[in-house]
Amino acid sequence: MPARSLKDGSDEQNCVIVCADGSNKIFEKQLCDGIKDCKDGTDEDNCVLEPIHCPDGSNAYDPSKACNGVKDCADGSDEENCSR
Ligand SMILES: [Ca+2]
Ligand SMILES: [Ca+2]
Repeated sequence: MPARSLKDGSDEQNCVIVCADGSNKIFEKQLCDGIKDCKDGTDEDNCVLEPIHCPDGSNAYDPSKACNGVKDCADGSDEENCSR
C-alpha cells in the first residue's frame, strides 16, 4: 500500500477532482485508470488520452501518469502540481 497522505494533508489538496455528479472526490491520477471512482463513471468518460508534453521537452507522458509518484519528465514537472 503506497503511503499517500502527509500529516497535514497538503498532498491531498491539489489533486482532488469532484465527480460531475458530486458522488465522490478523486485524485487526478484516478482519472482514466480504468476504475470507475465516480458513481456515474465520469472520471473514465472524460479521459483525455493525448500525451502531455513535458515543459522541458524531455518526454511526453500519459495524463494518468501525472501525480503517480514517478517522474515522467526529466524535471519532474508532472509531479509538481500534485504533491504539495
Ligand atoms: Ca478512475
Ligand atoms: Ca508521473
